Amino acid sequence: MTRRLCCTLVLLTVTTSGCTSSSCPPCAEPRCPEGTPGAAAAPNAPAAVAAGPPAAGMVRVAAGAFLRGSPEGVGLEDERPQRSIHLDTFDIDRTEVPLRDYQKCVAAQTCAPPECGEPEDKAETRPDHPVVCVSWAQAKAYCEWAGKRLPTEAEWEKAARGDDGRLFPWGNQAPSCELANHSGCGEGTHPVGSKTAGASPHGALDMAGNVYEWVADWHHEAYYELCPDRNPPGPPRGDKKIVRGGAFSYAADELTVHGRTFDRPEVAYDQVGFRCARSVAP
Ligand SMILES: [Ca+2]
Repeated sequence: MTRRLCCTLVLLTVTTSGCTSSSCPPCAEPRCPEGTPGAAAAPNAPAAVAAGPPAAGMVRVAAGAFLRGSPEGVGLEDERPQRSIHLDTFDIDRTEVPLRDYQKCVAAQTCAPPECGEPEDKAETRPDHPVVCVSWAQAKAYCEWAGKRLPTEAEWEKAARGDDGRLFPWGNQAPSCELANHSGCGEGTHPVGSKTAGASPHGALDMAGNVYEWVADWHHEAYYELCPDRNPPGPPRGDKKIVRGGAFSYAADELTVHGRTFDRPEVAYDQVGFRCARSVAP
């Protein structure tokens, strides 16, 4: 899966439906009313947990603003304009969900097994590697089973880059194999959380590389321009879900924390996993 592939799919949709992406549902209605509430509006959001220390394996991202998106001359059109976005406090998994944790949900008969053949979906041999070969619905089901939810796209980006608009979790330095798992760093996935030198300002790991990560939001090319700057919940409908952060077979320059990639929610790739989040009451 590549950003180019996704764009091709969008183009195909335009061709077969006879309208442009900006005039077709769900794009016909911006649906970004003033004062749109934040995390509480997310369709898969459980109740916020009471303030207290973050759960084991999660990091806390305190309420406040961060720079989302890309300035002119950087990135693609749907990443602009760069804006200051306020998010309420939330917790997010420090790492991608490892296969051993996902298999507990499978054993509980809540989650469907990942499906892409050995070795990617075999917990016996790769328990510490990120679960892959799961659709967006499988990712959502796991997070809910765990008492969490998928992060919104804005939450994912803030957890990945902090508040200063940096290009990568660790700063603006180009990725190396010490910082992130990308093409040329070995074959396939690495165990989750291996690249501690590449931690984000909030302590999240592998926000660049290893596997792409599903987030809650549908893609809308004008969402950054049209939508609220407080707790943006994502478009209410769409036909492609966002994945973030690049993966092990992608070039270093494709691991930026502002890049937006998207695909149909029913697909499951060996380069796409996820992590979960939860809201924290003020
Ligand atoms: Ca990742």
